[in-house]
Amino acid sequence: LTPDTPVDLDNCAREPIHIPGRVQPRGCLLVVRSSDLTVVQCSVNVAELLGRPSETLLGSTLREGLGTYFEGVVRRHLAAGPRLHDRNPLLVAVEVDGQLREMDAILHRIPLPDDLDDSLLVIELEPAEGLRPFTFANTYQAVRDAVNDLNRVSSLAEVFDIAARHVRDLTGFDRVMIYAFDEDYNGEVVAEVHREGLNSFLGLHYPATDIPAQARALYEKNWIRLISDVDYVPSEIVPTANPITGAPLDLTHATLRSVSPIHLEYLGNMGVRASMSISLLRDGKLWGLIACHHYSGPHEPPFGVRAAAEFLGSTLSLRLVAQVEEDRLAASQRAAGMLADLVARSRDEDLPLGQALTGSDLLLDLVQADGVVVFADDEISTRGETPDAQKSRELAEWVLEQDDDLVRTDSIVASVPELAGTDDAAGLLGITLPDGQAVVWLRHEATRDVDWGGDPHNKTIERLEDNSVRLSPRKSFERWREVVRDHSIPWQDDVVVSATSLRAHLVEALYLRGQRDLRSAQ
Ligand code: BLA
Repeated sequence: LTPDTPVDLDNCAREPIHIPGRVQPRGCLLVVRSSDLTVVQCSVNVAELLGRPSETLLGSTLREGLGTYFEGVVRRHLAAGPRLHDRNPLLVAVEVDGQLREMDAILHRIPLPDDLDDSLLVIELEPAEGLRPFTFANTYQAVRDAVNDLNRVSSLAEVFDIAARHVRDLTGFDRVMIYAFDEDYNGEVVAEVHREGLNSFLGLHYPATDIPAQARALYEKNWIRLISDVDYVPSEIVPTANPITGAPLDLTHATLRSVSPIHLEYLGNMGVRASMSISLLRDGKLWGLIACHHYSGPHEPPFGVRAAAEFLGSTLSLRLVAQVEEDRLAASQRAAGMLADLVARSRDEDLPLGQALTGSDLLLDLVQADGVVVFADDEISTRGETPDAQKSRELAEWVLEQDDDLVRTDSIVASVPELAGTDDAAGLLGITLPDGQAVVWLRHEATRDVDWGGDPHNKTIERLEDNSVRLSPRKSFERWREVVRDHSIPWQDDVVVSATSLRAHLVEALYLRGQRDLRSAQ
């Protein structure tokens, strides 16, 4: 996109959100050359926040522009070692129109090509008057309590809940959600705490397009972002091209980065005045977000509090990975138990195989299906939600016609159009057995499991019904519904492993049954 292409719903995944050329005006930004601390770029709102117009600052050194004390603080910070980010914020006082103003300075470096033997130092300054009591001492305690609580609980649901609660206590947002992606980056609100009187978003689903790919890529590098007031007027960075690189300044790691206008429109339509989100990562990949909303007005937790919340996010990420692993282990133990039970039943030679397998919900639970069809001894037996006998038989016959012993699809309509219209069945997992026998599991459409939740009388929701609104949670939900229409929840690998083991055991059980039939025929 060129700077004058308006961003719209079609091109917004191509919007280069890391180089917006502007900042949010809650703070101001200076770019200095590390070697001599000369200011090479700044946001124009330095005039209001620092009492010095950009023309005065550009080309001068930090000492000339902001005084010896300021320069000294920055130099000492640089001299203390390379991990600038971990030592943010830096507490500074700047003389503005004859008065000392307390500010948080947040520093990070942008490397330059090797031959220049230099780097850019980005200094962001946020006024911190009266906010200082908020920082280290009491945030440390809050974080320590949160980490202790996180380590005490033992289910993923509790881990999410505790994390949401602590982030809300720490930051004071009206609503804090844990938003989890599926493998296609569609998202679901899996935990939530909110101020009384707000409708709940818990269980709501959104399409991947609500957080486009370039935004997700950025959120893997920078783990926290705050939009303190969605109605802000951005402040331009001048000059647009950095004089050393000739390119716009990369704001990937800047806390004041101005955000996408599309996203601001979305938040505005949702009735949100301030938004913050923290990345949750698994093996370096974005797994989800802690998403925070504020409705009553702008909301601006100071940098120290945001850093504490970011730390909680990274602790939650680690806890999450461990818990997912534990849950997987527990699920595989449960599956092993169910499998053993099913195998025992299949060996009960007084019962035909179909009846032996469908006499309980075990076969459904083994792979979390909504219905199952067993086609054995030329008979159809079913359990759960299944189509009529004729259709069930067609499904089994289709599975038997395939080259593989196991077939799976999360969209019968897409993979086997001739079987479409299979009542409620949207996804199919099938295994073949000797002598033209088969087991076919079915799952219904994913959207059936989901409801829009929310109170229909809620004012925000009513406003969102208005057709003039381009972007809203309800429209998102409808887009998500289009994406998943005719699709079931995918059959995960662990479920496929269970189906494969069951197949191996059933082949053996059928062999034993065959032996017995032979013996009794003799
Ligand atoms: C960014 N979209 C985001 C972010 C969230 C969401 C959490 C991160 C920025 C932030 O912290 O606010 C989405 N927020 C949600 C969802 C819920 C929520 C789903 O609270 C549900 C409760 N957005 C769209 C569409 C486009 C789009 C259709 O809905 C584009 C076609 C774009 N979203 C978009 C962009 C960003 C974004 C470009 C990046 C904003 C930025 O960081 O600059």
